[in-house]
Amino acid sequence: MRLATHLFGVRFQNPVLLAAGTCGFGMELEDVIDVDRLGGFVTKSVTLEARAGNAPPRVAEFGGGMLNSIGLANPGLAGARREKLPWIAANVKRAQVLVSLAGHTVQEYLRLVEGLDDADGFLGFEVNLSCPNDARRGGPPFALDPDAVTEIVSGCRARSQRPLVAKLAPNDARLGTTVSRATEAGADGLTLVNTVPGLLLKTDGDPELGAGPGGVSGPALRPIGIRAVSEARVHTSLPLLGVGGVSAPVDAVAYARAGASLVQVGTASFADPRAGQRLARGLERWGRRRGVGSWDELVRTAEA
Ligand code: RRO
Repeated sequence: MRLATHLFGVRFQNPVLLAAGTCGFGMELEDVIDVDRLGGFVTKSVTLEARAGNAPPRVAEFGGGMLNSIGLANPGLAGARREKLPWIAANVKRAQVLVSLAGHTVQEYLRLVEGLDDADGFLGFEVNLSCPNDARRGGPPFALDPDAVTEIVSGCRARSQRPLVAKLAPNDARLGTTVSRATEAGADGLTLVNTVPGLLLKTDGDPELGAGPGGVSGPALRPIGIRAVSEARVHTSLPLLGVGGVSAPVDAVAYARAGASLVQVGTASFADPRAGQRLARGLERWGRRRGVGSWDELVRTAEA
């Protein structure tokens, strides 16, 4: 089965990306995997200022997956430009890289795009509108405010010609509206979904995570992500990037059937950094055994 697919004006050698927050900026996995064999990866979300992140423990496992509250630990705009992007420019030749952006205000997203757009080494931006763990910002994420979605996406659009992918939230009761707003504001693609807000408590009533609540990911997120992709497919013809509980080839195929042109591996690659490469190989085998010609044949296209 041919895995290569063309999106955003470039070739993805396979449809498997590592999700934001699970692979740093690629260089952190240098000794463990060859990131250049992946379809691509999304960096840890970059904020204007460097952030140390939340109090430990930052992750806790449970039967359905994992709860995290990393708290946006990252080197900040200047640190990413100085320490991270040059490595990507020098070392990543075939995998496509999206830089994830997270602001605390609309203006911060725009300053991030302005501050990174002329750097080398990456294809485009994944605009993270849906971090559930931003204590500094407080309140619900921007993805749940349609006017903020319009303002952020259109502001980023006006400042960059690069592909712009908006990452949306799973707990969005008006997902169709959000998808339409992001589309009308000029996004080139949508990533569905970020983690679901959750809480794990110990028997003494204390939270398992240092920060208290966090975001749920892993197998428990898969049906939520597939539903979100499926619903988004009805409201936009933009390429969709499916994320949530992707591990086995059948998971990726389910996302494709829902409408995802690319999939992102998150929690599975936290546990095993090779999960993405293994999935790409497994997908090829899965399709070959069934006589499927290409990944593209599996992807549900927009009806309209
Ligand atoms: O850093 C985090 O705690 C985090 C982020 Br930015 C996000 O978008 N999603 C998530 O589950 N954790």
